[in-house]
Amino acid sequence: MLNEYFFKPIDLPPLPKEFINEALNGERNELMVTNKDRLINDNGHVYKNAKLNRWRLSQSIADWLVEQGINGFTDVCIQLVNKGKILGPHTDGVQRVKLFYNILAGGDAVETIWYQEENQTLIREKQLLVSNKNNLVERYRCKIPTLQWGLLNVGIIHEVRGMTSKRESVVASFDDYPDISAWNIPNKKKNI
Ligand SMILES: O=C(O)CCC(=O)C(=O)O
Ligand SMILES: [Fe+2]
Repeated sequence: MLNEYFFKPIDLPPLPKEFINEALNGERNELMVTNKDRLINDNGHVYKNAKLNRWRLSQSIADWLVEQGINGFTDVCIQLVNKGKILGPHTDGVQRVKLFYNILAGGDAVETIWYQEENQTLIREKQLLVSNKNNLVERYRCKIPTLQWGLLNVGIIHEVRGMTSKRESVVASFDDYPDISAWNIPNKKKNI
């Protein structure tokens, strides 16, 4: 089905160095989202969820993305996941898709895993927090590459595991599934 991808690489140029520097070292003033503390039960093993925060970046990064042919996103942020090995299974509160540029992976073995709940569709309602993994069936997992662009389907239940240090990514948010075929990116034919 059209929107039932998990991670889809997008062939855009690397994010210019000055933007990487701004994302990692700039001031983090405008906080866009932070997750609440919660416990996850993973087949009897209970753990505390990692922390996820996102702060808005400057308009110049958004402008740069538009110059690359991307449109329809609501904001561009630096996203930090830390204080825990696992970000438990959820769908995102607002987004359906994130255009993702991972800068710091958070360790060598970090994987993002997508699940389908038994007797449910793959794409789910927004803001779903799954606290017990008993009814989840794994559908896909990958190590999201660093310093490469890709679309992350956050409308499907997903989890991040194996973090040993902070994970930082530049993300452009889409509240609805974008019509990728309308993006005017030079190498679109290859990857879409
Ligand atoms: O860092 C990741 O791989 C995904 C984190 C996440 O849940 C998200 O960005 O919605
Ligand atoms: Fe998420």
